[in-house]
Amino acid sequence: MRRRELVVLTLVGILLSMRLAAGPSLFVIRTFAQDAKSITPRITATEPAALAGGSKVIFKVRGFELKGATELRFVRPVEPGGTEPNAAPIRVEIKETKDAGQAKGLDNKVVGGTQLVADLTLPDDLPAGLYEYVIVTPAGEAKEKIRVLAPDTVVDEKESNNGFDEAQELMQGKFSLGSIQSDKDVDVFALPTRAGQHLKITLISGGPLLIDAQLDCYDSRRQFLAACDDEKSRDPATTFKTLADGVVYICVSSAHDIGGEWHSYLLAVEEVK
Ligand SMILES: [Ca+2]
Ligand SMILES: [Ca+2]
Repeated sequence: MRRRELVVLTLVGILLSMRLAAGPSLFVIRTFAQDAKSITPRITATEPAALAGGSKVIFKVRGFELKGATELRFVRPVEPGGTEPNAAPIRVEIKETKDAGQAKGLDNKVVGGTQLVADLTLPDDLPAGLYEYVIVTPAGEAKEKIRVLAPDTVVDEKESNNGFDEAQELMQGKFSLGSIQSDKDVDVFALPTRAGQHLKITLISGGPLLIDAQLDCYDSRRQFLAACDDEKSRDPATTFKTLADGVVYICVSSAHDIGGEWHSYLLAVEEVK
C-alpha cells in the first residue's frame, strides 16, 4: 500500500511540475497569438450588405488593418460541376483607405478601426451568387463573402417607411437593400401574400458585430405574427404561415434603437415549400 501511495504521489508531483512548467509558456503563446491576431487584416462590415448586378455602387468595408490596401478583387463562385474559381468581372477603383470613425456604443478594438472605400461597377449579366472578395494590404490579405443579386430582384429601401401607413411595398421573390440610417429608424415593408403560405423572412446584415437587427411581422389587421432578434448569429430570421389573403407587414429595426453608419442590411423573403 505504502509503495502504491508513493507511486501516486510521485505521479501527482510530476504532473504538477509539468503544469507549472507549461503555464508560462502557454501564456506566452497566447499573448503571441493575440499580437498576431491584432495585425492580421480582417473584415467586420460592409455597406451595402449585398451588391446588385448592373449597378455602380460605393462599397465601404470596415475592419482591422485595412489602411494602405492596394487591391480589392472579387472571385466568381464555382458553379456545380465547375472548375477552379476565377476573377469576377467587377470593376474596382479604390478611392481611399483610412481610420474609421468610432463605432456607436462599440469598441473599435472589437469592430475594427480602419476602412476602405471603393467604386464598383458590376455588369448587367453578372450571375447572382455568393462571391468571395479579397483585400490586399501591406499586413496581408483579408477575405470575406458578399451576395450578388440579379438586377431585377433588388429594391432599394426608401425612407420614409416608418410605420404601417407609409410601408414600402415588397413583392415576393424580391430583396430589399436597406439601412437603419439613424437611431430609432424603423423600416416597414408591406408584402402581399395569399392564405396558407409558409414564409421565411431573413435579414442579412452588412456586419452583425455593428448592427443587432430585429424583425417583427404583423398581418393585415396589424396583429402580431412573428418576431426574431437573433437566430444563428445576431442576424434575425423568422418563419410563419399566413392565415388569410392580405398584406404582411415586415418591420426592420435595431434591437437597441441604434442606427447610422455600418447599419446596412439585405432583407429576403422566400416561400418555404
Ligand atoms: Ca431605413
Ligand atoms: Ca425607416
